Amino acid sequence: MASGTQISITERVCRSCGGDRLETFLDLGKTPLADRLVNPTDLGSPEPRFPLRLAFCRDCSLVQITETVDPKILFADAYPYYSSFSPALLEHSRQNAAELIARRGLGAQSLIIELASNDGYLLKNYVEAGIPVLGIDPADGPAAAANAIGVPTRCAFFTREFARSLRSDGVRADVIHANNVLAHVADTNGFVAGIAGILKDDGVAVIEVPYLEPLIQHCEFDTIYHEHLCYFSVTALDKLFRRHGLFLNDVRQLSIHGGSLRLYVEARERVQDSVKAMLACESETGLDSIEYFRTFSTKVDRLKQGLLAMLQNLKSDGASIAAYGAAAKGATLINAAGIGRNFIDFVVDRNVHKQGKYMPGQRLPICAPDELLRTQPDYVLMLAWNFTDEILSQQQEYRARGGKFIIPVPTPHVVQ
Ligand code: DWN
Ligand code: ZN
Repeated sequence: MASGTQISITERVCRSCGGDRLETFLDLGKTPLADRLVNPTDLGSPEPRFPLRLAFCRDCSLVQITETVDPKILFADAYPYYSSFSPALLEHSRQNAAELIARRGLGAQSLIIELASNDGYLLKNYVEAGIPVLGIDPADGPAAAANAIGVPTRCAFFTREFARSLRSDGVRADVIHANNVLAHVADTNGFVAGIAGILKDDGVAVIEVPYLEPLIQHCEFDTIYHEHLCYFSVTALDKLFRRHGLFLNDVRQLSIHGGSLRLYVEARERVQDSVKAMLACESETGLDSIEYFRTFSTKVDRLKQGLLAMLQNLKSDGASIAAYGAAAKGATLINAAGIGRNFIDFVVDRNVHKQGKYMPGQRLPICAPDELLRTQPDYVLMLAWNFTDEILSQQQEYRARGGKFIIPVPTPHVVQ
């Protein structure tokens, strides 16, 4: 990483509306980049750390982190996230595509564009149905993997300018997918304006984002990291899209990733009851006011202390503990709570691109999942708790031998 170049800036105004009435309500200190795993050759070098603070915008209700780290550092080389390592996510995506193909009569004359298309995990469903696609992703590894399976993919950041170049080439989409990317982009308005620029007049943008409400209610503070710049409510999203002549017409709540929203955004206004009901509910619960967030920091501290006490007691009783999931959220959890080699011997993960590397900050070694059967630790801390069911079902043998999982969120508890 080049020294001397400015690699992060502290935002003074809201990423969405530009308002200057931001109020910080959670400070997780200076943390390393959650997705930048440490190579063995870099163990002797310090990692850059950046402030990780969460703020609420009093003008448009957007919750956001205050530090913007250069996207070229966050997402380009060696970005290790490959969507296809999760069978649950693959099935979730297959169902999404199948429903849209049927509902909108998509076919050989259609064009589906996915922003942050990763390794082709979603677009491949359209390719198999003979429907033209275009993937756009800035991470060279996943983009190359997508092209290798026949999903045409451009390795680029989707920006306002990139959208203009597509539009000038006559590219317009019937469907635009953007899953778990809207929260990641430094130029939130430019990204949305880009969507508006390449969406057909009768097209739909189908966008998935983690939902702010379960993050607060279930204390999913570990999903806060520098790659996630925004944490969305329907209230804030509605304002963001309207600013660019787009309308949030329909919304669904999903369980994936600890609670997400699937947004249906169009160039014509026809707002469904689903959106009206969520706007009313958020106003009722206070998701559009700073008071709702004032106790979150205390909730986070309580979870951290409870988890540390549990781990301390287990270690005092002579237990051995590993962890499952070299996830970005796992990096936030172990660094915010100070969970290192004092408690955890190693982390396992199915993503082969992560094995052999080390977790950011705490430098825990990452191994393949079969390390659990080889060494049979007494407990495994579930860092990828959003895939608990899937992982527990895979680890029947480890559990049959007496191994137990610790689920840290929403309150630390042990699963046999
Ligand atoms: O927004 C993002 C979310 C949606 O996904 C990205 N910024 C990065 C990523 O966040 P994460 O790293 O916390 O993602 P996951 O997908 O929750 O991490 C799960 C980890 O667990 C992955 O490294 C894959 C691994 N895994 C595994 O080893 N065995 C996952 C499953 C399902 C498994 O069976
Ligand atoms: Zn704002």
